[in-house]
Amino acid sequence: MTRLTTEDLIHGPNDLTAYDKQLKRITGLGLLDLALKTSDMTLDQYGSRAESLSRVAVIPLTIGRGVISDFSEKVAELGCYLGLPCRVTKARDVEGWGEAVAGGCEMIICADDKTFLALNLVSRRVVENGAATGAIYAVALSAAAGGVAERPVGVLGLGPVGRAAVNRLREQGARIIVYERDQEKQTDFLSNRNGIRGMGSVDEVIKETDLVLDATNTSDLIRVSELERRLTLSAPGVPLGVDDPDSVMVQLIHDPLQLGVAAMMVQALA
Ligand code: 2YG
Repeated sequence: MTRLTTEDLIHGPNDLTAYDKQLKRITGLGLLDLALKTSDMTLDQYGSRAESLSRVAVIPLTIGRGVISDFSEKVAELGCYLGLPCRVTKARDVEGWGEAVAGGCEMIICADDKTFLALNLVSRRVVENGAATGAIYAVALSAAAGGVAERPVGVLGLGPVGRAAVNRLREQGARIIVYERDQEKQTDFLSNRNGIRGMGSVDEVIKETDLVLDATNTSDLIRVSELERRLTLSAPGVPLGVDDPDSVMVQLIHDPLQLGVAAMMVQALA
């Protein structure tokens, strides 16, 4: 499980309006559109649900390796950008929960070192970051590609994010090729999933398709200089797996937190 650093957050999108435009340029959809598409929710449905919220609390948790500075702030900033009344509690941990619930919040977002959740206290819906992240990055890849039905799509990494991405891409009719560094894990994964092909290396995946979702936490996975065709890369994995993200040979969808959190918040409202 990747643990974000403050560095990752600082290097991520700091101007959400600009990031929204960049997503629209690549996928034809903005941040909220992608999150709505992932939850199959209309803007009107979202609007009325968002209106019913009086407060969304992000609670810093000191458990384990402790608070990541700017993590809760970035989550709250994203919530506000999506039009939700989102703020970081003054107190942390249990005291922060008391502040949030006493303050009448209907949704709480918090993360320890293992689990990152959005909890809707009214509907009791609980959304996990990995599942939401894999789904929205699959939707973004499909949007950028103009649809993936009957097309080969590569998924790198079979952790919670990669598996959620595989599920969503399968629903969209993609012909999926996977590569997982732990080949035993890959074999297990494929044992009851017919129709999905497993590869022995990243290069073999890229030979088969220029639509790739990188859900690994490996940094030097894809060398742009070796690409023969332009790659559409949807990359929830942190650190980023491509060595030259600004190259014209890569159409890149990537951030350390934002798309996954947008998907969590919308899904928690569904
Ligand atoms: O409240 C805090 O500041 C800390 N307890 C947050 C700890 C988060 C640890 N988890 C991660 O860094 C990642 N698994 C979060 C997911 C990254 C986006 N896919």
